[in-house]
Amino acid sequence: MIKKNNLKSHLHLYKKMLLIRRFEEKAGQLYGMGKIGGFCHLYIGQEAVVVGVDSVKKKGDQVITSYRDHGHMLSCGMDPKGVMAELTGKKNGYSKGKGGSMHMFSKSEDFYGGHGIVAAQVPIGAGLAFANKYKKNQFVCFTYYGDGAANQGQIYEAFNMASLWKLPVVFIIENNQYAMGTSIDRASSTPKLFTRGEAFDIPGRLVDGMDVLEVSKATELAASNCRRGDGPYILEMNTYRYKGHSMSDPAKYRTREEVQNIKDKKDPIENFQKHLLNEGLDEDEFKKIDKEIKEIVSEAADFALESSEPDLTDLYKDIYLDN
Ligand SMILES: Cc1ncc(C[n+]2csc(CCOP(=O)(O)OP(=O)(O)O)c2C)c(N)n1
Ligand SMILES: [Mg+2]
Repeated sequence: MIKKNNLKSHLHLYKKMLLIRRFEEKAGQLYGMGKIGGFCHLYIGQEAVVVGVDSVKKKGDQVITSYRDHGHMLSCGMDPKGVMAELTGKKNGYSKGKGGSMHMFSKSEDFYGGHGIVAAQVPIGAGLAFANKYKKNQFVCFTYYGDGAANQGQIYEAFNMASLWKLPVVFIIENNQYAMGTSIDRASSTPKLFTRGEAFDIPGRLVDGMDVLEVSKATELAASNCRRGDGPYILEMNTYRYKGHSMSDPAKYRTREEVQNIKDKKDPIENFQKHLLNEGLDEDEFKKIDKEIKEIVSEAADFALESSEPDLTDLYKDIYLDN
């Protein structure tokens, strides 16, 4: 039997992962119906990463990531209605319908985007960590990027400064094995992305990114390193994306069997459910949770579809800062 408070926190993790999965499935459907335009990159398969990291996140810690960002927003507490409304380009969305899937922000939840340029968020993450150090607060900036982004030069400039100034930043590499249609072994001189900080004296760890508790444990270690003033840390999360890179992906670069094999053996939600069942949790509890989550997602979709589009007169509003 799991201890009572452990059970509560584990169920919380399970619910968050399920919310992301169901939300993304709904986003995929709405995209197919032509209700979402532009780019849309789904996070299905990778849920344990962001939920595990956020289990360590304290109020005030920042999060910044790439365009594969819906899971990060939901996990950090942004309202599914506002996220879905933004995906559908509606004025009730987080960026008033003008940002779309890749460009949402929430100052109140310390979420700094949502960035479409591969790796561009990484120096910004180091900058947020610099601000924490400058202000002498104890906050950490969780800066996410992909295995493809890991080969971009600006990351190493950020590493140098982060290590030199001992900035409180955890670099989280979501290694989902592919950068668009290019597998990591075709693009990277070494598969060990967590060792990429060695030249800068930044410690790194490889983590099973399909296991929410492992992610949480590793993040705890990395974040305490930052809060102690010992500087940055790299966590390479070994994970997998089930869907295509974006909504237009011919998927010719991998076999169906490869994807099915991961789904069967490594699914972060199913495996965590099995773990909780083994620990004595009631099966009915899961049915209840599933229903509850489906309702939240369907309300978010209804809200988005019923909201109106931004007014044409607002086209240039909130684009430049008025002095
Ligand atoms: C500077 C830059 N180069 C190329 C692109 C086009 N592009 C968008 S996503 C992507 C692949 C990135 O893969 P990865 O970092 O592994 O992230 P994932 O999509 O797997 O989450 C590329 C090349 C871009 N957006 N920005
Ligand atoms: Mg990738």
